Parts: sequence; structure tokens; C-alpha cells
Amino acid sequence: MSAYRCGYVALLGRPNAGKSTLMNALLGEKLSIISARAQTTRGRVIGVLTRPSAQFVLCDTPGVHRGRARFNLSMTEAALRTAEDADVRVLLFDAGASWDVPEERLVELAPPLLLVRTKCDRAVPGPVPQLGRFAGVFEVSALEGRGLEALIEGIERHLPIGPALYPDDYLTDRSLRFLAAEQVREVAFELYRDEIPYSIAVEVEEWKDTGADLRVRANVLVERESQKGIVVGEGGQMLKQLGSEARKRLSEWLEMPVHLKLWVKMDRNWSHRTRRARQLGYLD
Ligand SMILES: Nc1nc2c(ncn2[C@@H]2O[C@H](COP(=O)(O)OP(=O)(O)O)[C@@H](O)[C@H]2O)c(=O)[nH]1
Ligand SMILES: [Mg+2]
Repeated sequence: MSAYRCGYVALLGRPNAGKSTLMNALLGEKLSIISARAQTTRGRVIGVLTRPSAQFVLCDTPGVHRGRARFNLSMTEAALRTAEDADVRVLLFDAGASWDVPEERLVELAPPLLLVRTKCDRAVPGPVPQLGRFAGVFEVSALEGRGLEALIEGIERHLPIGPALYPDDYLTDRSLRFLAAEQVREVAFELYRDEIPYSIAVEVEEWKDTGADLRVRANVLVERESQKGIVVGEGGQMLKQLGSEARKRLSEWLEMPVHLKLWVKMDRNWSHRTRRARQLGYLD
């Protein structure tokens, strides 16, 4: 029998490359929120995949991009730090996209670096420059579950030899509260337009598991007074929709009845205040 392997695997790529979707697909659990809109993921989420021969500590990262706001820059920095600390780096690149600034930047990362062409269900991957930099190239569709096993084996080969870092039933370092708040934020990305979802933070205030059901009270924070009305909507319609869709997802995900109460509050410019953003779990 070969030696056990264990290590950190950073999932990197521009916003929308499919990092969060791939992480969830590899784990078979929804840990990271997913959106058709760029820059949804905030902060770092780890998910632990334990196999008989290896343990993979998968790190989902916010996208590497060129946003100018400090919050965006901090997130890019966080992604690059995660990359540096990892044992294996995985660059995700949409099969239908063309090579650009984020890829140029990520391809410079230290080896071992793997290339994953994502979303192969809807595009045939085109050529990639600097192929020589990659220790392996994989084609996957997280949506169809295609290519995942080959990718897992490919990553395993580059993990250092060593014992598991986490117990075999350990899934993530994020609290259930945080993950639940993230699901509310995911719905907000589908419901609201323009910059509104980017200004939203969700903070769970109360979490009561009665055994029969779960009672959750959460604040939906916005950055400016004028955004409150938009989030609430005419006659409270939008907030009602946000609450009922989020409640549905939470009860499916947690497999128990959930009561969800949402309050919209103004937390002026929270994303410009590093300490506050960190406290909310959006920065390391
Ligand atoms: N067709 C297809 N779409 C995908 C796949 N993986 C991700 N997507 C979509 O791409 C968008 C961005 O995905 P997400 O995981 O949030 O990207 P991230 O920003 O890199 O974390 C979402 O609309 C996903 O549903 C895939 O394998 N196939
Ligand atoms: Mg993401």
C-alpha cells in the first residue's frame, strides 16, 4: 500500500470560473455559494474531502480580479495568500473563456500548479498558452459531475505524504451559522440587481435548534440608508421573497423545518471597514 497523503489545495481563478461549484461538487456538499454574477464568494471557505488514501483540504477563494475598492483588493490578496500557503494550486479556467490578465497572474504561481478547464458541458476548451507551466491539465463539468474522479487522482499525486490533518468526518472550518447566512446572500444575488447584492452582508443574530425545528433570525445589512428601501421592496415584497426562498433552501440543506426572520439594517459602509468585514467572516 502506498503512503497516505494530505495537504491544502487552493482553487484559484477569475470570478465566475466555477471555483465554488467545483468545490461543492468534489465534496458532494453545498458549502460555497454560487452565482451567475461575478465576485460572490467572500473570504475563504475550506472543505475537507477524506478518502481512504488521502485527505484534501480544499480552499475556495474569492476570484482574482482587478477591482479597485479596498475590499476587492483585500479579497484578491487573500486569494493569493491562500495560493502561497497551499501544497497544490489549481487554476480554474472556463472552457469558453479566453486567457487574460487573471490567468497571466496566476500562471506565475509556484508549482505544483494544475490547470482545470471548467464548464466543459457547454464549450470545447480552446488552446492555452504556457502549457508547460502545468503539472497536469484536466477537463471537467462540475454540473454534470464529469472529470471529477480524474481530477481528484491528479491532485492526490501532488499532495505531500503525511497523516490526515482533520478527523475523517470533518467537513469545514466555517460555522453552520455562517454557511446559513451565506445561503441568504446567495438568494440576494438572484433577487436584486446592480450593486445591491454586493452591498449586502448577512449576519445571523439568533440560532435556536429546538430539536424539531430551527429558528433563525438574521440581519440583512446594507451600506447606505437608500438601499434599505430597495431591499425591502414595495410593500415588503422583495424581503418577503428573499426570506421565503432562503428559508426553503435552508430547510432542504439542513433537512429540517426552518423558521427564518430577516431584518434589514443599515451598517454604514461596512465593506470599507476591514475589521467589520472580517467580523462578518468575509476576510481572513
Ligand atoms: N454549464 C456549467 N456552468 C457552470 C459549471 N460550473 C459552474 N457553472 C456556473 O458558472 C457560474 C459561476 O460559478 P461559481 O462556482 O459561482 O464561480 P466562482 O465565482 O468561480 O466561484 C454559475 O452560474 C455556475 O452555475 C459547469 O460545470 N457547467
Ligand atoms: Mg465563488
